[in-house]
Amino acid sequence: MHILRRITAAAILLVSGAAAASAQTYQLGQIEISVPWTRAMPPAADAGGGFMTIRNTGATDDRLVGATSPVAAEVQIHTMDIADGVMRMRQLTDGLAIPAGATVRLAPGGFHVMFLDLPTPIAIDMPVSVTLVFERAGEITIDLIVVPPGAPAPDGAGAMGGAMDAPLATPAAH
Ligand SMILES: [Cu+2]
Repeated sequence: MHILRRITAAAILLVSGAAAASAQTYQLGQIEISVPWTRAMPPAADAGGGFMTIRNTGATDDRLVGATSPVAAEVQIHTMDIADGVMRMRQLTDGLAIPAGATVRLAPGGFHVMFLDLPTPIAIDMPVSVTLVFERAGEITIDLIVVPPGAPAPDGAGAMGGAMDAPLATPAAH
């Protein structure tokens, strides 16, 4: 009897733990995506960035090669770099490498998924999902946390350190 009761308690813990984690962490084969988020946009905006941490727990390199979303006519994979002293966004037409064992952070000022041609700006209570396409792992649809305009990353997103947030002025689209 005691053992049964203990097993039941353990099962309940497992289930509630999984529910709490599921909102922020997604698993697709050897790819783990945590704390995907975006910011609510000003009324006239028609572009914005999506951020997350992607971890490759496997022994094989993978690559984020595409993305789509019901909220945007087009979703691209972007990086930011400095050209002639000006920080600008650039599309990664070959996708974003997620090497074996690596953790790649998509964050303001760096890599991001770019939502373009939004018919409706992202609002705070709007459901925002994005389908990510990986070269090896395949496709997964995830839900993004929406924070207010200009708000910092949600809890957990900055686990890798927020160094990239600091020097970024504020690109109009982000
Ligand atoms: Cu961009």
